[in-house]
Amino acid sequence: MTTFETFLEGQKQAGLDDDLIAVLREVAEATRKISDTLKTSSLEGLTGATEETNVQGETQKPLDILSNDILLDACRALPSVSFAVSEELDAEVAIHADGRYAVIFDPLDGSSNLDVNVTVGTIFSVIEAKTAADILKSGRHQLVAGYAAYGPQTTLVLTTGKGVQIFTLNGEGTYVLTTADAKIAPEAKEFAINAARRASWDDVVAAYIEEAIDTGHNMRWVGSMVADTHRIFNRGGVFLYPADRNKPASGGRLRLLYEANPIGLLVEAAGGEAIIGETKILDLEPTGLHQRVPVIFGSKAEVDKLSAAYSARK
Ligand code: AHM
Ligand code: MG
Repeated sequence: MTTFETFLEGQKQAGLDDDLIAVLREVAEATRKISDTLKTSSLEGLTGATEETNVQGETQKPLDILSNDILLDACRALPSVSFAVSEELDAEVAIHADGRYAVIFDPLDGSSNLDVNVTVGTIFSVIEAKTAADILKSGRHQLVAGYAAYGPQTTLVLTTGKGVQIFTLNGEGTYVLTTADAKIAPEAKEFAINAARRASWDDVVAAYIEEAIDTGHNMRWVGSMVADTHRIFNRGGVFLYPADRNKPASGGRLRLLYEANPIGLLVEAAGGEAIIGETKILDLEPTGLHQRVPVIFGSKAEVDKLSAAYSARK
């Protein structure tokens, strides 16, 4: 049995920086705490919405705020952390003046699913950032990225750049390695998209989905990107959240820094592809902490078809 701690020891021997290992340990522990909190949340009255809205204008749920606080506490306990960036916070939070790592997170992705007891998750990423200006770097600069999916099981999916490891939380609260080198199937006949928005899709996405339906693809849409991503890790497929073609400047629904980039790093490390039109997600230079981008990721052959179609329409 390889526990998360044993895995970290292996990473240390492979040369991963001690401070980065400490960050991974604390973030994993934070996801364990969030997982525990979620399990009994309705018994504690942690349901519904608060009166607060976040910087994106979304109503915050008590569990959005609690998860954010758990991750912020984890950052404060780490002397090497310089900044925390969160979906739930307007701006970056300075943590330690002499720190060097920024921890970037969506504390509870898919939180509209909480009250219906459907899988939600935490997405996180770490980059080197000594100043606030250093935070706005392309996803290629991510040192580690991962997510925790809180479903029937709590799973932690992680990459330190090469390969993807999947851990499952056991009854004693220990993450145990369950997949050593996760790969995304290069082809799969399954797509995930919010089909209710089809009138707003661009021509590439509209044509791809039409052909997919005509050729017998299946559709799944959880409404939690973490859960949709986890399915893709297990059986392949493609996830699409395009921009609204009538409002391209809005950029779409998902945020670059703490949604698209970490998932992009994981997907590429597992042999998949992650794009924004003709550009790879990881190559996009960010312009803001909460910048929204249209995303497509998953099985390489499927994403390559979309990427080729974007290139061909120039
Ligand atoms: P959130 O971080 O506020 O939960 O928003 C992101 C979520 C993704 O998890 C999911 O893929 C998408 O929003 C769902 O969008 P829709 O409401 O169009 O189904
Ligand atoms: Mg989210």
